[in-house]
Amino acid sequence: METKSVVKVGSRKSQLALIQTNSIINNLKKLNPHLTFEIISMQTTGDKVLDAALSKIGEKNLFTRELEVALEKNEVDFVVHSLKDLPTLLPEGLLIGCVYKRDSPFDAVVMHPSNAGKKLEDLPSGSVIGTSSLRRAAQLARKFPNFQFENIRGNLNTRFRKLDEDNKYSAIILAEAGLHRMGWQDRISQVLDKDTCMYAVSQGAMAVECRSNDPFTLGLLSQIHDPETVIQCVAERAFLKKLEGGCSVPVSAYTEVKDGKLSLTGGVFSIDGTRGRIECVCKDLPKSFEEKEKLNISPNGPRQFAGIVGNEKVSIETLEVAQKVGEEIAELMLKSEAKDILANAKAETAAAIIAEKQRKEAEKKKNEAEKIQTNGHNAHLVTANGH
Ligand code: DPM
Repeated sequence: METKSVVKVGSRKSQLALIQTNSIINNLKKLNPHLTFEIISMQTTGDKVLDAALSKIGEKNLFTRELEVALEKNEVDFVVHSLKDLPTLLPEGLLIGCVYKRDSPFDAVVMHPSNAGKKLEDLPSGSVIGTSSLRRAAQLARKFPNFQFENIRGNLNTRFRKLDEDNKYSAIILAEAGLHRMGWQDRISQVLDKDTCMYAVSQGAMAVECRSNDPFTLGLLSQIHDPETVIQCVAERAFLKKLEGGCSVPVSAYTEVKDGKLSLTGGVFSIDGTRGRIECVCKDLPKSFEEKEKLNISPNGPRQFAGIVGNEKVSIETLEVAQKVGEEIAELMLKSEAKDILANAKAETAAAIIAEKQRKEAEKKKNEAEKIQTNGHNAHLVTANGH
């Protein structure tokens, strides 16, 4: 097996991405003081497209593609992600080599400074809540039908600026984990419990993606694989995978590992929140879920569960149960009215993607026309066509 002294790590350029990358590197450094880690940062499509909701952009691997290309080209050895941004199907040859111990998976409310100290229930009817997550808007609309939900995009720094300066939003909803990592926990007014807003699949967990044929990196990452988080995230991702969810439909989860059992609650909602279906499945986990399992690397790499490897810390048998729990919830959903809710949500999102593309094209044409006009050429033609 090849060994290295310098490990190259890919990261998005946003502050949150770099904080996450550095936190994984610091953990690995403690365990492997002889290694040097070098960060190679880059922008992804998700960082560049800032004016549309994620669900309206219509691609699954917005935040990951450019980094995955760098992995495939051997330009980097691993990439740190928020697991919730990683599609359930990874490119051939790549996998999730570890999932780090999960932080809070819940969503949190950040109030406009004029509402400091308030809770959502204290806000007047008609208040504008900023979120571009269909899942958050759908679930909150059930509990707060008199609020208006509006898109807010950009990295976390941009969103805070928009909240504080635009005076448009009464509050915004963000993942508690991201707020803590950025050091902004003081701005959290309220953490939403599972009865108000179940979280996104894998929210709050960081994952590290690497090449399946790189045993050196896989071995390194296995040191920080967290068994309980892995069990939860395999179940949640298996659920999403079977539903063919992604961020185009409001799908949510709530998972518990307790007394040797794994229980997963899955939720599927219509975009306006008026319809929803919640299912729960609970199964016993094998006796000792940390029993030793050899890193059994075949030519295709180790066995994966919704893209995540099993390793010596969490047995294949355990991950099989976790995967089954997720798949069974999806099967229950697909036998219920959730199937129709999902199909409608997908169609609505697809229509929104087309509308978004048309809006962009129209905007582009308008800009071009204005350019021509200011240049003084064909002014009459532009006026006749465009205005
Ligand atoms: C995905 C969603 C969002 C991010 C959709 C969802 C939030 C939507 C948005 C798939 N990725 O949750 O329903 O407002 O654009 C993202 C954040 C984190 C990872 C920020 C956040 C931080 C923490 C983590 C964006 N991805 O959700 O506030 O989960 O580890």
